[in-house]
Amino acid sequence: MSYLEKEDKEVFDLIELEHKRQNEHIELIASENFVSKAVLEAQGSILTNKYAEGYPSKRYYGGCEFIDKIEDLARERLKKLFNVKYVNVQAHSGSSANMAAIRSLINHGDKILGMSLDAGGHLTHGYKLSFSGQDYESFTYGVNIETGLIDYDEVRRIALEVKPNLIICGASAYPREIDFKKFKEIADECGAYLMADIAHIAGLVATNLHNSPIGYADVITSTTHKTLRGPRGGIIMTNDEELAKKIDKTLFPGCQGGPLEHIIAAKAVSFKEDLEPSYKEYMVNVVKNAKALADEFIKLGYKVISGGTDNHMILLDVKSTKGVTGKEVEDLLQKVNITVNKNSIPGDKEKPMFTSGIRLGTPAMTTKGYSEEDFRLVANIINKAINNRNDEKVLSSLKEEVIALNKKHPTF
Ligand code: DSN
Repeated sequence: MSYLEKEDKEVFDLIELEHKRQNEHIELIASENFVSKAVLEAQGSILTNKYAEGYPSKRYYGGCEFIDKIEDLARERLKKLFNVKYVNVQAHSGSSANMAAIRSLINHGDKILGMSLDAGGHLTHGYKLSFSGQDYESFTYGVNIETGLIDYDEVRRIALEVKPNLIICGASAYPREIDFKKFKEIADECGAYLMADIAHIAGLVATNLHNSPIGYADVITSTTHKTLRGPRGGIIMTNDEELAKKIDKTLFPGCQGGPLEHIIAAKAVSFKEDLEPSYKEYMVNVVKNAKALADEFIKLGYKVISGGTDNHMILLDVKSTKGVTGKEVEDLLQKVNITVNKNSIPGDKEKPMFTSGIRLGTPAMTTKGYSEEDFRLVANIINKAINNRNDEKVLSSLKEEVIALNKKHPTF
């Protein structure tokens, strides 16, 4: 019997149920992944007991000699992974990384230009309900409604009109490659800083499957739990020494107190894994699988936003193809053990709680060993579920098919 089971049966049982869910569902949320046992072990370690406010060799607490070595390992590995000079691994999340990065670059009340939420941007890129839209004057660019692509001429036009102090590029729901060089040219032309939030595509950037913002963006932020397959957390990177010092001070004590050293240890473990040749192979498969998924949906007659994908995700317009909202499809697929999220599509007329689209990502199931053939089968299961959405018998047999497919690829 485990300690947890003995001490707190309620929490233990709920974790067991979630474990079963993760084993029996097909996880297609593009921002999720399954970490290794080594990452889990570091994250669940006794390092959680230690306070370590400050940075390696400059702490406000005694007893940090081993913590310092761990945080240094995480920093050195991250620098190597992205070929960057200065990093901060203490951000508790992508949002706190973005808060510290933005605060390091511009002043309260300055202007931000970021991708709008409904075009695929993130809350922290200037959304009105986030600090980024409240502490700064925020403006947005979107994508071309017909092509689903960022129109760089349009971004340039808006930037020259708005004259932002900071341009943010990067997205949560954009299936195509982002041209960081073009963003840099636009930022230079209007005298703005450039921040790249690569939370989704970090794994592709680290393995050269996507062009890198290093050398173009003043600051680069990311989460560590998506394609990087590490623990839940954030990171900040730059090549500018002065800016790096400012970022460190802005994150601690500006935005956060004590760092989560158990998470930092798990970040170090995941960065080591990401430096292995097998991680590159994994990322190549993530992209291949996303292309196969897009291709199969196109064959099945779906409108795939932008006509395909360059990365780990696809956006499907289910409203125009099948007459159902993203929310209806999200709820329906729960019944057959497939997890997706509803997502706005370019020019969406549905409210964000309903949407016309769904977002599907391949990182998690590629970690489980799913091949292109498996993903083509998944597309067909989703299509069958949508076509037979009122037939409980068909839905229940699809659920059995999903469970059987997952048995071939268990998580832990
Ligand atoms: N919420 C994340 C996502 O799902 O893309 C972004 O932080």
